[in-house]
Amino acid sequence: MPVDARGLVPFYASEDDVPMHLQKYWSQRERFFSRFSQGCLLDEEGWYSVTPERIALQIANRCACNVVLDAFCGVGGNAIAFAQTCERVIAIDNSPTRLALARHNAKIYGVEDRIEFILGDFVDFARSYNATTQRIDVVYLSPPWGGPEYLTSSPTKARGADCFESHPEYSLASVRPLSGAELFALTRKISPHVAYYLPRNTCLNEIGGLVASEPEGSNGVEVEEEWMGTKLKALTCYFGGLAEGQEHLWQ
Ligand code: MGP
Ligand code: SAH
Repeated sequence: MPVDARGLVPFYASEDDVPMHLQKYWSQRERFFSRFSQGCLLDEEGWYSVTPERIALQIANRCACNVVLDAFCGVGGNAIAFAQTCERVIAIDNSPTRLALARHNAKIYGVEDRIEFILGDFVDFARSYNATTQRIDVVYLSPPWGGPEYLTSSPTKARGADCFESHPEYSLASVRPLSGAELFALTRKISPHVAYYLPRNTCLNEIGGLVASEPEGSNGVEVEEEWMGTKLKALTCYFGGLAEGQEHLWQ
């Protein structure tokens, strides 16, 4: 029985209502959800981790398939976009609040019926996944990065001085609920076709290392920079048949 999400979090209609630490996110509200003014709802983690709509649509276009699994659906930024390019979306989150917010937001976009919302732990789901009973074509990973401090808190070296933004490199070890490498390995048991949304300061060698031991011809990764205006927001890493030059892996 779906929950009425309107009682779960406030809808901020004006800046005066928004707590100070969320104001930088609220000012981007129409970029997160172009239908924000129709009543889209986010909680604190939703505000700082939702994928902006234009980026979500770009990813969804690249991931167009029959069944996509959004393993960490949050407040629905990606799931809503996938519902516009894929036949069916399975959306998992282990937060009952965010899952209810995702369903609420999907309703505003008229795509609620195309998404199967599952309250649960993706790690459990992946470990018990059986391809003979349920076929999943593409898995999308947008896990927690360790909070909004991800840019400064990762325990690795600073990027070269030639980089216009000098943040420490983000290590996949900081990904939750498993390290980024463990999460990837588990996910590949579901499908070789994976899109992985990661911080813009992620160590590129670690991304390449995810597939380094795989056979030639299937070990490519394509890293897409997600820009909004003059700002780099994140990286999306495409594996399997989603990476340019590896389309043959769909067969
Ligand atoms: P940001 O750098 O925290 O925000 O996140 P912004 O507005 O670019 O602020 P600035 O201070 O860097 O200028 C950039 C984007 O990364 C967000 O829009 C989200 O899409 C995404 N994002 C941020 N976090 C902390 C997470 C996270 O923990 N998980 C996921 N999946 N995405 C996140
Ligand atoms: N792409 C989403 C944002 C994802 S943020 C959007 O656009 O809205 C990461 C989400 O992972 C959070 O909502 C968090 O509740 C969820 N999460 C954390 N651990 C999880 C787990 N073990 N299984 C499933 N979801 C989890």
